Amino acid sequence: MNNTIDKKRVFSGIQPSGQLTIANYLGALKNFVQLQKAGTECVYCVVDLHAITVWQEPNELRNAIRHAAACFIASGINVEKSILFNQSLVSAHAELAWIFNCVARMGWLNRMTQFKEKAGSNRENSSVGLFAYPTLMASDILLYHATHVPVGDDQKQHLELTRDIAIKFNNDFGVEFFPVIEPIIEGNATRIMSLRDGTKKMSKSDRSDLSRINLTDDKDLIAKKIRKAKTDQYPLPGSSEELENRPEAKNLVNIYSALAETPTETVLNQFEGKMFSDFKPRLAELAVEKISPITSEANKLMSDGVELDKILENGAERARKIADPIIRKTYEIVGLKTKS
Ligand code: AQP
Repeated sequence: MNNTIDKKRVFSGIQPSGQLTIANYLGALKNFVQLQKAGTECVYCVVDLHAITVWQEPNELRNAIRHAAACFIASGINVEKSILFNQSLVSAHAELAWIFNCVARMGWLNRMTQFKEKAGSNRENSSVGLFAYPTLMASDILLYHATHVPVGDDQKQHLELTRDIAIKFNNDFGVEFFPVIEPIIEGNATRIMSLRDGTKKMSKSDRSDLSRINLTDDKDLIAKKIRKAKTDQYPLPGSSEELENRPEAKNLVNIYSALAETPTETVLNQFEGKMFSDFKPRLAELAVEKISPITSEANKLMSDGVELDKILENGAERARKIADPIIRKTYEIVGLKTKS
């Protein structure tokens, strides 16, 4: 992680589209905390408008928004230092997204692989929102004139689109208004894979609960999921090149290395020649040690929903202070009337 980013503004979000997973923790939350520690100005968002691009049961969504916020805080986000809020509390996200829908081109969105993966063969029946997801994401980021965006590898293409939208907006209107953002996609946890299929990304919406470790799983469940994780019959090798054609083995070693905060090679030096029957219990132990304190802190925070709502509302108030002048100026640039 590059800890030298000063006087920059970071924005990132997580969808409350289910229970957050160890992949959201290692690929996103852990890095969010490091950026906060480095003293960077950070705006973190529970992106609930994104979550409804696929069906969410309203009561479950309300709960998931709070739980996502609880996971941010339990992972180490300090709500005094960083801004934490949920997207639907700041209406300018949707307003700017509409303007960006009119800037972005159909051809650009047609190339988005996440839409293709999520819509699958059901494309005709997908929501328009799922197709336009990347323009809302561009609006989330550019509404704060964020300069840096920490994400997992799966979001790389959306960030390139955000850059394209900023450049086209600036060119179309002859301004230097929106920054061209820099993605932060670093470390060995940028793509954590499913525990059931090492070629598929770990996802909170995967049908199989055994495919992921949720930030709500207790110690026994974490250990069980790791025990049942798909592997192969070979011992662990001594170098990462030898893991290249062993996706499940590579994934478990990566998870270990990210949790232990040690390079993959060090993990392999330690476990070279060991079978998964030896490695998995060690991984389970480490996962429990790192994840359980977050889970129990998040559970504690969830017992006071009113307090969590208050934290999100306070965050939204601070977010609006940054966003309001930017959306007003955007309207003015486009030639629209703004509220005085
Ligand atoms: N498998 C992953 N490995 C590393 N990072 C990941 N992230 C997600 N999955 C992985 C990172 O977590 C942040 C929040 O992601 P999101 O909730 O906005 O949406 P997503 O990427 O679509 O995550 P999921 O878990 O797969 O959600 P669903 O199932 O609802 O689509 C992002 O920074 C993401 O890169």
